[in-house]
Amino acid sequence: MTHFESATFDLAVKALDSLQIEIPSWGFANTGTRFGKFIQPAAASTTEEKFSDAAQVDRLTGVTPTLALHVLWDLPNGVKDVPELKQLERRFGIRAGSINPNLFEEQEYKFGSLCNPSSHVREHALAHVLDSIEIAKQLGSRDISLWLPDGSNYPGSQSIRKRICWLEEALRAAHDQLAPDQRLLIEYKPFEPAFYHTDIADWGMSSHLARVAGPQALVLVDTGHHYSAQNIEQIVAWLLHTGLLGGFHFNDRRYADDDLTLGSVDPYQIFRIFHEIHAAATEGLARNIAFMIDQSHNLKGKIEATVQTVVTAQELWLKAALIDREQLAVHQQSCDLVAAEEIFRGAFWTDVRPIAAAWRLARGLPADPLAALRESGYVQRIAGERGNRNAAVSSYA
Ligand code: RM4
Ligand code: MN
Ligand code: MN
Repeated sequence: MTHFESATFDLAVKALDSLQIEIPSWGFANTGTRFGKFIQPAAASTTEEKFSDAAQVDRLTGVTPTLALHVLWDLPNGVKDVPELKQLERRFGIRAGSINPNLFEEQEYKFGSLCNPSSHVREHALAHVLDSIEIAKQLGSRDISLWLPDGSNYPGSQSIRKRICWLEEALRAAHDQLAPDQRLLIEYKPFEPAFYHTDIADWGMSSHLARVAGPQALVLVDTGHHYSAQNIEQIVAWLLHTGLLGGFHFNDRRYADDDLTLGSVDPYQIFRIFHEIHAAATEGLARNIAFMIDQSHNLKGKIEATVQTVVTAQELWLKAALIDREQLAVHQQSCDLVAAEEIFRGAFWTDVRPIAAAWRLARGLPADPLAALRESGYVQRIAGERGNRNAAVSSYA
């Protein structure tokens, strides 16, 4: 890299070495919208196929060693499936990542899971969360990512405060079962599937619940789970400040929880979030943040979309690393608005693709993972192998 100063390159190497991204098993499966699904011949319909696809992404990018698992989709028999999962881990050289309980597909959850007025349903939901914690323990997974569909559709139809109490009780019970190195990440979402009130609707509610549950409970920020105008990087800054940031579900959106590929609509948003993390890291405040992807690749090829996402995350992470934060602090202190903003914008507009390519080559990885995916013929091969039996769908929507 002749045109990059060596100091810049060193900084870039450090930044790229520090970023690992967890990809979701469900990103390889057929998904759709509530209006229907478009079936892709290369989509994964078994856990084995998802591991195979994840291994392919890791071969190309070198930064995705773990695969997030959704319990009912990937371990339909719960704890009993752990030995099989361990075999897949060994065979494909991919480790199980965060474990995602599924509290939204069973008929019983029509009026909620952990917040359901029926104690029977609440117990059933809690048992599933506890099973998920046990699965995570047996697989050596650190994080349990909890998202609830709970809420109500009509004003007055539920007691919001009773449901808070039920939730606090359940999360304390779940926290009690965590091993010392495990974490419970509490995800929030403003609406959908509930359209009047959602029991964990924003980061304030997640923060409260994490505090009530116990010290190993933290907040999970899914970038698609905010109202359009919300300043997500400010939320991230607050969570860094309060020590409650557990991790992310990255994706992009135009309207709501669109689950589009990261940075496809608003790359500057992700850059701004990454800046907050880099800035906090210099103060030792950004440890153990789980960088996970939560996307639904309805139209794009699944593996292509995943590789594109990982590459985009690296580029934006790198751009944000290039911000001269010392100089920025000087301009912030003197309220030199334009100078500060220009440092910020300058880093964003730097073309970091050549540095990222040089970093990959130095790590024995393909300089252009997307091109390498095309050349590998992997997608054509699996499309041929899987094409005929792709009717069975193990994912959402
Ligand atoms: C939710 C949320 C969860 C994900 C499910 C499938 O909207 O983002 O993290 O597991 O979708
Ligand atoms: Mn999510
Ligand atoms: Mn979501």
